[in-house]
Amino acid sequence: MRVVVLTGAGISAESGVPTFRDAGGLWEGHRVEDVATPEAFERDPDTVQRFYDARRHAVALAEPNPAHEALARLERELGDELLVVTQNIDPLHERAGSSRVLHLHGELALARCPACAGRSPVPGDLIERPPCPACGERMLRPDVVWFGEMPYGLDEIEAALAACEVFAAIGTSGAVHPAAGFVSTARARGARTVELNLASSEITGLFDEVRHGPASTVVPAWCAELLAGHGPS
Ligand code: BJW
Repeated sequence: MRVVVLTGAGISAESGVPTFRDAGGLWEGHRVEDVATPEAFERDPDTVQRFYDARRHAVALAEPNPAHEALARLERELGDELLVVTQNIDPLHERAGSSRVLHLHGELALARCPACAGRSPVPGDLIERPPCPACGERMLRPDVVWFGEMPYGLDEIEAALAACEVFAAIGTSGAVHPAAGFVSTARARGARTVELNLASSEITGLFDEVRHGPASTVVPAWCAELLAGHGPS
């Protein structure tokens, strides 16, 4: 049974990582354009570096919750038939034990060098302007995908969406493309689609099935049902 799971900020909310657009979210009071565009970084790099350095420190203390853990168990059962595509830049899926995780919007733990395009582990706070380990330039930026930039792994994701029998979206508002369009791609290729979210999202109407509730409750229940229906092959 081939399964693609798309996760968003909602799956990490109960681990204490703020979402983007909910009340009390990361961007409440901030315009998205102030922090999440290449233009904002050019205009005021120090503010953006401080913002991501602070988030990196915060997620260092965060623990995976039962939703991340349930997906890691699902991978242990399904092996390479499960692909988790996450929009999150935190490492909570990996910390829970998942290994087949594609970070569509990059990772907080990595830095990218605009001079040589090299990607490397973040050596410390980027506000301190550490040198690129490959070329020595002191202009590393967080390896995250801002508005107007190309997300990672789209070819692999397209192939997985075309081949999957089940597509699930967990804790995402459906406000950002191309991720918001994945359900339509999967459904058009015959997958059964399910949304797991605390509340309705912008794309709820596109799914075959919708389950409302906190990820820490609805995700383990959904994974258990999926495996019970799967049976030995
Ligand atoms: C819970 C919960 C609990 C809470 N349990 N649930 C087509 C149409 C229109 C526009 C475009 C389009 N195609 C491209 C665009 C432009 C643009 C875009 O989408 N703009 C929109 C404003 C419309 N997209 C881009 O620019 C992208 N690049 C691109 O498209 O390249 C060209 C291309 C062309 C053609 C094909 C392919 C590519 C790049 C987008 C980059 C987004 N980057 C960010 C920042 C990353 C770094 C960082 O983290 O700081 O990614 S923006 C931000 O939003 C972040 C997130 O990953 C992303 C999605 O947010 P998410 O995860 O959904 O969080 P929230 O807060 O919105 O929602 C939380 C949800 O959880 C809610 O639903 C809650 O109910 C729920 N919840 N608690 C369960 N306990």
